[in-house]
Amino acid sequence: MCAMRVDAKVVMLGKESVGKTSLVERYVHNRFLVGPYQNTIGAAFVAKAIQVGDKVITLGIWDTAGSERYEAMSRIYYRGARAAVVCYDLTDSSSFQRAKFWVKELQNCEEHCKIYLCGTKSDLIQGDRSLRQIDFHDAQDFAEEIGAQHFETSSKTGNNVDELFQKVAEDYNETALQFMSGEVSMLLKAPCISSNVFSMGDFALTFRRCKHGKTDGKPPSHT
Ligand SMILES: Nc1nc2c(ncn2[C@@H]2O[C@H](COP(=O)(O)OP(=O)(O)O)[C@@H](O)[C@H]2O)c(=O)[nH]1
Ligand SMILES: [Mg+2]
Repeated sequence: MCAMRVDAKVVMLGKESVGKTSLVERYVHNRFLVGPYQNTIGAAFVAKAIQVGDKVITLGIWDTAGSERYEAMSRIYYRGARAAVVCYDLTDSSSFQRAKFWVKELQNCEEHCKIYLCGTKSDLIQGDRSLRQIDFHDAQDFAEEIGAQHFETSSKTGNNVDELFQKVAEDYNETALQFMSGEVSMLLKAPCISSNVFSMGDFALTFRRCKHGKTDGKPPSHT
């Protein structure tokens, strides 16, 4: 089995259908899939290496299902995350309420997880401004209140997608430097998922380890 080193765990959160999977697809594969909506089951994992200055940082991205049915599972995925991209659909005000729910969760349970508030599907409002349901400034104010970065993206056109993940990697790099200089010592709170070695086949193993509360900090072993 081919293992890869992951530097930073990133989790995608937000209501079903806001465009989490599309954002990851655009970023990792530079494509936008059309066709009938495919609900993400449980979660999917992808990794991508990104250049930050003279360093290469690999982001391990967990794309969660988003529906309330899978809420408990989404919690497993954000444990130990260094960054959360909390998505809302710019044309759906209820998705902004749901984003606020995830922000609260993160504030309560993952205080070291940086939040990136992401308004998706900006191409739709470019075509028809009346479709916008969340005012840019309202979202910006909310982001400032919670100390988050705020982006508006389109996975269809690719607008701002690379910028979002680049910022995630840059912030991680900065925090890692502080970590190395001894300012941050307790960042990895849930090593069962944030452990450094992962491969695509590790999902089931990881889930089992979390379910049984085994957070011993060791990467999953390959047998
Ligand atoms: N126009 C437009 N549609 C999008 C965009 N992102 C996602 N969608 C559509 O929104 C629907 C849900 O997207 P998906 O990524 O599966 O959402 P998820 O449930 O949050 O993972 C799909 O029909 C996508 O084609 C976008 O940036 N622009
Ligand atoms: Mg999805």
